[in-house]
Amino acid sequence: MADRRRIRLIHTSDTHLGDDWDPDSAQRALSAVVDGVHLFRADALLIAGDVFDNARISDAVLEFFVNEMARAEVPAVILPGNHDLYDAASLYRRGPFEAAPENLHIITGTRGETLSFPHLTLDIWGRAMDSHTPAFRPLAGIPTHRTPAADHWRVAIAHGHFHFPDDTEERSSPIRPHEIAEAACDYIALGHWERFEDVSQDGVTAFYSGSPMGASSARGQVAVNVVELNPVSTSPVNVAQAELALL
Ligand SMILES: [Mn+2]
Repeated sequence: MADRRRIRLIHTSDTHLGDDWDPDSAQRALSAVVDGVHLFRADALLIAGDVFDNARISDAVLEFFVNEMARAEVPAVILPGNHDLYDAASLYRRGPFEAAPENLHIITGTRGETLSFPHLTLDIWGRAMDSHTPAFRPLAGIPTHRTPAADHWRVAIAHGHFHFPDDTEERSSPIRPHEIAEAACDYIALGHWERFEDVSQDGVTAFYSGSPMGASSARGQVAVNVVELNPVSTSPVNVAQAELALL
């Protein structure tokens, strides 16, 4: 723990670039998030799924996204969600991603994979969604408490529906309270819900960021989660919402 660096993450999700309803606002919201990476001097950006609205979107939208990620400069970790699945026809396999900047990392392991960022003392686990069904469990295969203690921060990124204990409805891509409680994780960055929500369990910190515009309290603004990881603090994991201007 003592060797871990003090780092700051920006977490967002559900940016739905290329949506038919208001594509211009979705792009401006993503740009505001990237501005926030610089404003808060963040060390990494996490986007927890549904980055894109559908697989029919034009290459121009993909190119816009790739350019915005280059502008972020810090590592940007992207998880496919149910609107932008990582399947055989995935938009993440298209041309604009072949020339992607070095700081852009797409989670493509459909059984789970860990990306390691030694300079940040940070490991990020995620499971790319290939089908949005009740059988797809976004946290299946995540390292659990049985894994030896790590000298890196352990962060997970997941896209799915959290089931509060009284929620008995069967949903696609379910996330159960015990799966969060058993994860060997300092922070779980969740996506799929439009709103901000704290779903931490048994000392494992887990939050939905909400979409940039959906999580904001005001028109003309976007909201992101700012996650502070500080090894020498009495509360090493601190999560706060920050509002940013939508220009
Ligand atoms: Mn979703």
